[in-house]
Amino acid sequence: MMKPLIPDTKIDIHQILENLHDYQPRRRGWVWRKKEPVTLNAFTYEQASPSLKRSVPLPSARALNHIDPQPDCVITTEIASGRFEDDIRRMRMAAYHGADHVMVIRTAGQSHFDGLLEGTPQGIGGIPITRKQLRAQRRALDLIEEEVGRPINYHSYVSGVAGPEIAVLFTEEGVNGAHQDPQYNVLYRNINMVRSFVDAAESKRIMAYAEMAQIDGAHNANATARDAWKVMPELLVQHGINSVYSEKVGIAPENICLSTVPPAAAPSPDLKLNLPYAVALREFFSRYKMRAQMNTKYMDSSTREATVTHVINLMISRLTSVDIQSTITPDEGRNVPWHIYNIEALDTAKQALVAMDDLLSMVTLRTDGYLYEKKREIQERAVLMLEEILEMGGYFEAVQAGMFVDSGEYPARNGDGIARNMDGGVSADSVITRDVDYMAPVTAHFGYNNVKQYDASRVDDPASLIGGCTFEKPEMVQFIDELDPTDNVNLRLEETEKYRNSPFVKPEVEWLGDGVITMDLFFPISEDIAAEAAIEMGRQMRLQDVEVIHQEVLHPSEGTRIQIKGRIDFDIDTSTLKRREKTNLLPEDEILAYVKNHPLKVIAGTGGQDEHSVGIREVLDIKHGGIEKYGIPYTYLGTSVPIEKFVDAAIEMDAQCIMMSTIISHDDTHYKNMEKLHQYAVEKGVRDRLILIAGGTQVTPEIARKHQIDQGFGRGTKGHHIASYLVKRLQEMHHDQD
Ligand code: Z97
Repeated sequence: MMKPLIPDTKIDIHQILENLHDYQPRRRGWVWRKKEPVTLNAFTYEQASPSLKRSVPLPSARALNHIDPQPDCVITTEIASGRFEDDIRRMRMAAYHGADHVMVIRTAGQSHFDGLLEGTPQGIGGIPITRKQLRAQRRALDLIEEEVGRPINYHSYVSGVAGPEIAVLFTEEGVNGAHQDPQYNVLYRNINMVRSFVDAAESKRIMAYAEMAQIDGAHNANATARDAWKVMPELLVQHGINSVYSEKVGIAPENICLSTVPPAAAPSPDLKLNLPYAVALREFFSRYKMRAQMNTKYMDSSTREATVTHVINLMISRLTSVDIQSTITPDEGRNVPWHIYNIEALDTAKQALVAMDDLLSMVTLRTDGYLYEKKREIQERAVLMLEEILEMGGYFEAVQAGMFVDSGEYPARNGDGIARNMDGGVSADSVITRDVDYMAPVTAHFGYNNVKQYDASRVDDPASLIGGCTFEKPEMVQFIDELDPTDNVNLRLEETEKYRNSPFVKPEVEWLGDGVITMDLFFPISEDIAAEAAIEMGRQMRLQDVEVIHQEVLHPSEGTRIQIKGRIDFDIDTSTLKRREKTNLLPEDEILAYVKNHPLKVIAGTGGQDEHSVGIREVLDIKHGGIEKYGIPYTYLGTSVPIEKFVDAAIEMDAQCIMMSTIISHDDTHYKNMEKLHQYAVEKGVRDRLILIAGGTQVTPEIARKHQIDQGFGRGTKGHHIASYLVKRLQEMHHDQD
């Protein structure tokens, strides 16, 4: 048994890998979020799911008692940096930000592998899937889901000529969802169509047995077509073909997910194209689930632009429906699968979905006019296309004739579709008819199996003929550990050991100790030379492998924005650093309640010869959250207040606190003033009942306390810090009196 994860302790990758050959996943099957209204902080969310046990709320939750409402739909994150051991840490961060669907994407192109690999080879921006990686990640996710208190779905792809083997592997290793669509193999990987559909039947039957959610591949037409918005009718056809095929093979409709991608994005009139399309799709396919994803075609290297498109897509999700919300955002566009972008995109989805909670209780989609007509037009074009396919003799003939991914809007055709030959492609002629006495004693097998001839009582459970197969008996699974002595996880862990549970640290974008940093630069010059200037700048800052990852023209001659990345080759020993004093602030409600029951007064001003009053006024006034906001009245004596006057005023007004602002001056006046304030209060016999505070940009708590002042507040101080300190101090003083 592994110990549960605890928030302030890192996940131990060594422990995840220990005795992996014995590990068995805890469950199979996909889990949807529990949908129920949730009330938090006096707000009720209708499209919500129960809160997490542990999570990181959105930044502005700070002003809302740190609530972290969770939307009703599953939220996806795609993680595959090429090092599965580092991805595990990212999965944990993602779960804290609301991800409950972790997809391992493989830009390496699994379809190019004819069979399964073993071990943990390191890919570049993607990895061929292997048993060891799956098992280690599922094991980690089993711990992470317990830590956050919500099941996490693990997902990858069932494609290529090894598709059925991958489906078996996924079932054995507790993978909960997969992309499976024979049209993907045919169109994008040029795998023979007969083979692809036969493999799909076998794969889908296995996925049905394991109750995996299935995502189709229609979105690839969006990304490939020259004019993506023209492909809308065809998308409906592709969704239809895969969904019906899947259902006929045995996948439950509630596990069939359409990969819906808005065909357009601004600067095209996004909603005028995407909204009718979204409505058309949901009307036709109401039996199935919607997996909403962004269109990678429109993702460039601008994270800002990608985020806006994402938010508009999220609005369509709320205006129509969504069951799984993808969050691929900027990393696919730039091909930089970095920690921060997974987390940013997850937060974008959470924020936008929560913000648009129950939107349809306030606005209605019109059932007439443009929206209706456009939706109807898309649907009619799709039906016509399907009819023509039937007339041609079916899907295979239609693909052969180049009907798919043509850049014309059906029925218009440009003759540039992806045409595949029925007898051609990878693994052509590899499908053979099963012999009359064919029999495979395995569970979840598609088609003719002839078990009856051997034992009629085993027809529904052929594997029982051999005492069960790996699906029922996980102990029968063969686990093969690392085979490659130069490319394996143990070597990689050794190389980075210095940064595991040690005080040494390097900045990181995707792999422990990668030392990569990014930088945003503006140059007042034109684009043609700005990139070179940025690279040279990076070099002079001693960055290695400097690359431009984004550039944007602000004006053809006045300026260019450049983002670069580069690597540093030094680390920092955190044990030599001085920790900042931690301020544990009292919650605002608690401060307000205390002040209401224990009215207090404050005398404030800048002391001695000091005319700088902006800082102190900021922490006094309500406007920017000064102490006034917490119900604490103050008397402001102005600038250059004589020290005695502070104390005299406090006595006269019966105040409990003096706030003196001071700049640090060359002749130590500020220290003398602090001591003088203390001394005068002692002389007047009121020091015990007065709280003395000194503040200023260069004041520190240590300086203030050294000079007889109760507390000092420096740069960055807000009213909340002071109010919280005052209340705590008053509580202590009252306690002392009791
Ligand atoms: C997504 N962001 O979430 P291979 N089968 C289907 C696919 O769509 C894909 C593969 C297999 C995207 C992820 C695009 N999808 C990337 C239906 C890929 C991948 O690695 O080429 O064997 O398969 O959909």
